[in-house]
Amino acid sequence: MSAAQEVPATAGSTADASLLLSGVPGSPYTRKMVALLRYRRIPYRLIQASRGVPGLPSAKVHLLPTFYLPGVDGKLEAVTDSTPLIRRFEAQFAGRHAVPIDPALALIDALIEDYADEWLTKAMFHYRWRYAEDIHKAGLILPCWALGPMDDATLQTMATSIRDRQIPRLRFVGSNEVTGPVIEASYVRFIDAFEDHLRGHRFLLGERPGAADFGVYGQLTQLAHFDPTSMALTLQRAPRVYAWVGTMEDHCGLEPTDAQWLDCTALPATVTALLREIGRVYPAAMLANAAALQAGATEFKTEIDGKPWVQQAFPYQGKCLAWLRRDYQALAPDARQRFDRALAGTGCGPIFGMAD
Ligand SMILES: N[C@@H](CCC(=O)N[C@@H](CS)C(=O)NCC(=O)O)C(=O)O
Repeated sequence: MSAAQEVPATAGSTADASLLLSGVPGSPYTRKMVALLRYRRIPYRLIQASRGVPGLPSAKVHLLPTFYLPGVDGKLEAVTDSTPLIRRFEAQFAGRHAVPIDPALALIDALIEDYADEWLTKAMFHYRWRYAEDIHKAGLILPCWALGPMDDATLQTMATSIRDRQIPRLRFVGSNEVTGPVIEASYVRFIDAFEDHLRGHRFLLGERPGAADFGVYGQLTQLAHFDPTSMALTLQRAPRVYAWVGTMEDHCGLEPTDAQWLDCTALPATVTALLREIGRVYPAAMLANAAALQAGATEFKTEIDGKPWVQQAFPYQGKCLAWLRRDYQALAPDARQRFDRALAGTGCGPIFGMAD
């Protein structure tokens, strides 16, 4: 029996005002959103299911997590995509905001969140489906999380089927013999830079978490705490990063203040180092993807960190780039100046149409 079938018929009741969502522990974006809801003290009901919930609407593209939110007519609609959902909840629920007050810092936060969602996830998928020990573990555990009780023979069948489905999908994220070492080297540099930052700071952009923290946390729930190869690497090189992931799960007891955000005009060197790491790999992928989409190509080829890179083009990542650029264009002149200065020399500029 699937976990979804065990959901009570009242699951979609709109009488209960708590937010309804479905997802599973092996989905980084589910973990991102559950941690955000906890931190923001937004009441929620998580249905642990991976293939839709009987009686509830389905999204056009089935993704985890899926939120079931009242539409204009009051009927529940299936809504996906964590980044715009975080902004929707910022407008809907007061206090304990995850988007920094200074629009310049908010855009840095959005950039790091986007890097986590769209680039770090390559490392997540790569480590999970590249190495024997990781494939073995994910094959056994993901079906248990998604489907609930089953006998040994069924579990073995499900493990084989998920491995057979996911391993060929590695090429979708761009992981292959040529790009694998680029992905791994970038993960190592990221955790080294984040470890360095965590020597003096509690969160990415201050003493309170932003959307970027939740994005990074989501991917690290898997990379640092689940998949054996990347977990061992993280433990060995970055104990603070490993520990941080444990703390991010539930920050409902934190009492954030406005003064806890970093000052965008005086970012610590460790934030600039993280931005430099992002600038080293991420703009090349985003810009080549956007160019391919514009040309109607299904694949893009570029160079990332001095090595060739080939992968399928993703319309969603084209949208992410457009959102970042829209938010940059919307900055008032003083905020834009603060933002430009913070980004100078990091290599992230081309994402926003700047020379560097
Ligand atoms: N942009 C989405 C990405 C969500 C996503 O890719 N979820 C994965 C699981 S972590 C998924 O549902 N993949 C399709 C599948 O597993 O069938 C978000 O931010 O929520």
